Amino acid sequence: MSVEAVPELTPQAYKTDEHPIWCPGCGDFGVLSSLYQSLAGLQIPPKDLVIVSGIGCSGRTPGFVHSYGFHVLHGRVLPVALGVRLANPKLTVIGVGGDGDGFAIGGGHIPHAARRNLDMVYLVMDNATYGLTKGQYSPTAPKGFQAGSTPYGNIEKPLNPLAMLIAYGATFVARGYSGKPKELTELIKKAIDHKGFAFIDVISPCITFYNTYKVIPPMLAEVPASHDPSNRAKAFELSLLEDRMYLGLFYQVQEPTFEDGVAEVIGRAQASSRPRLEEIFAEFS
Ligand SMILES: Cc1ncc(C[n+]2csc(CCOP(=O)(O)OP(=O)(O)O)c2C)c(N)n1
Ligand code: SF4
Repeated sequence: MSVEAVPELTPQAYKTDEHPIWCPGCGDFGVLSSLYQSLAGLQIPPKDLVIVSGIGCSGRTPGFVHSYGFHVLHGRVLPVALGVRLANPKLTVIGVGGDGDGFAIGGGHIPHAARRNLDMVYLVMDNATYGLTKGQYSPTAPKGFQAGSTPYGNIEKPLNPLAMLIAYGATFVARGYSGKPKELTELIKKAIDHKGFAFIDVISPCITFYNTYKVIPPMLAEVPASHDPSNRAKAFELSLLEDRMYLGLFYQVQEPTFEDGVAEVIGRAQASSRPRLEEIFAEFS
């Protein structure tokens, strides 16, 4: 019997007819390109893929990826992704959004998705500003950041996404850069392969409202080869270093997922309620 050959999925196969309307030079183009490469690298069938996005320039991503897509309310990527995963745990779920969407309005969902170890990827396209609404300061904007909403400079200390996710119990924590697409592709592939909550803070400059293309490259360094990503204390320490902006995998461990826990509880509940159910059926038959 001949087995029908399945055509190989190229990065092109994941592109839609929608042309991204991001500003020329926006970092999000680099992230999207790495996403296409990663999906092709892992041969993920579009029918088994769901991209859930928040509101923002980055939130437009599902329109550009040939897959199922859910462009949700501002800040609600994680609860919707949880619903999708529980409804069909066979799907690959990738959440995408900006630092405003994820860490400001949506920040309350992060601890719970991380500690539950929901099996999904969460990519934050971090430009330290609200791109879509014209450059207000975001939770990752540095002190002194000047923009329309902070004309005399931001007085707040920026949030540290990597330290936060490690502290909350995410089982995969990494940082990538839109300007290093090969490295970012490898990180996204690892995140998709990871069984559990995989978070990547992707530095993705907003060329229009906060152009960091000159300041970021000199700050970049690879996570040292000697770093042991299973060592949580060391990963936390590395995430707190401010001498460099480290890129790569900070932390990765294997732990049971939320979906495994839910399936187990359903099994136990069904087993324990079965005798009572049979009594009820007998009573009414
Ligand atoms: C409930 C609600 N509040 C506020 C807004 C306005 N709003 C739209 S996008 C956005 C922030 C976008 O910034 P970010 O999430 O960092 O994404 P980026 O545009 O930089 O990719 C805000 C405040 C909204 N759409 N809905
Ligand atoms: S406003 Fe900024 S984040 Fe939005 S598309 Fe333009 S460069 Fe990208």
